[in-house]
Amino acid sequence: MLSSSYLTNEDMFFKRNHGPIPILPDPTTYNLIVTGFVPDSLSLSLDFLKSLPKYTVVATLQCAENRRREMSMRRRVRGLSWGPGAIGTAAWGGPRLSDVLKLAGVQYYSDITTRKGRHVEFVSCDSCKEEDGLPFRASIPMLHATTPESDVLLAYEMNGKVLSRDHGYPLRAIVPGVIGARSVKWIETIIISRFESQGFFQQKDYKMFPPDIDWHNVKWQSRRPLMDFPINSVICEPRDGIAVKSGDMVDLYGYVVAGGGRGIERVDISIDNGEKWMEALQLPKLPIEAQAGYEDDPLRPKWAWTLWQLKFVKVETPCIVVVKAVDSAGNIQPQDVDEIWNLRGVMNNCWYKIRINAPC
Ligand code: MTE
Ligand code: MO
Repeated sequence: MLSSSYLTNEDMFFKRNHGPIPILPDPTTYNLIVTGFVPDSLSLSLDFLKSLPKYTVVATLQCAENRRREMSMRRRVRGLSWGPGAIGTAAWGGPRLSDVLKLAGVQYYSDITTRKGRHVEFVSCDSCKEEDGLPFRASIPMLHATTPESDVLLAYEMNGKVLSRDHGYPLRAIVPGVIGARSVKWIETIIISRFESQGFFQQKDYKMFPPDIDWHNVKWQSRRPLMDFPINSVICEPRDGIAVKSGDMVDLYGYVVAGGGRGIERVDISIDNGEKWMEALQLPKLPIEAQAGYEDDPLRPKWAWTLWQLKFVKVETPCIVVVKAVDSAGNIQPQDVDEIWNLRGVMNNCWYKIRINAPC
């Protein structure tokens, strides 16, 4: 179902909450606070935020836990057992973070911010067990936050509708090309700080360790927080394990996504478990007006996934069908999950495989 629509419907869109969904602030009294190492602290009403120039950015949100289940099947990891559905694409609407920071007097090249304000932290109003009941928080580097081309939004809209409670009403960060954990929902405060967020999910989770590190020897400070997600591709259809008569044709569909605004160079398909390869067709994206962040090709917004297809493929069953992709920087997906196995089960982007059986 995910690959049947370029923009993901709200009822299909994954939800990832580290605590209960907070009681909504009253939209008439809600204020976004911008504080920390800023020349001018701000308190901004929702109406004021809506009066700022509005940008619409089509961006794919992907949890770093996407495809964790496959990693856990190789060697057990802790955490929710996500299949390949912890991902979705929406047209997000709202002011740019860089515009709001400018109002507070924060521009990357100014003295005050380069010396003291190196990180921009988003603080929510929910309550997470891992934070001892305190809110979810995350930060991004100042350069990322103040560069208009990075398209970081303070979104109040998702696919043309008011952001729903599940997805962060009244206001959430959208950090395109970066793991979902930095796109903080229900934002109440933005803090300009000398240090990156000291929150649990920045310091003790959403980090990637080598395969030999386990819970008894993990040193959380030794790794940086995950930011850009890696090149990843998935077969959505057919389903793993379907039965097809040998010599029959199948149609293959799926998604491919690159982090950090990189484009998709190629989507490779094999129907013999990686012996021979053919290229899948990348479908054009929706033309959407008012779209910030287009690449050269206006039909391919850089922050969003590409849907791919390969039709009328004759298969000799049983067989293993594989997808792997290459991004515009030449990054590829690792063949085997062992190469990237990590104790938190994050950033799984190994070759995606399905089995097509012969009818019994
Ligand atoms: N923001 C808050 N306040 N609390 C959370 O638990 N989860 C994060 C992020 N923002 C989270 C949050 C994670 S880990 C992900 S993957 C995305 O939200 C998921 O966004 P979604 O639920 O809108 O799909
Ligand atoms: Mo996540």
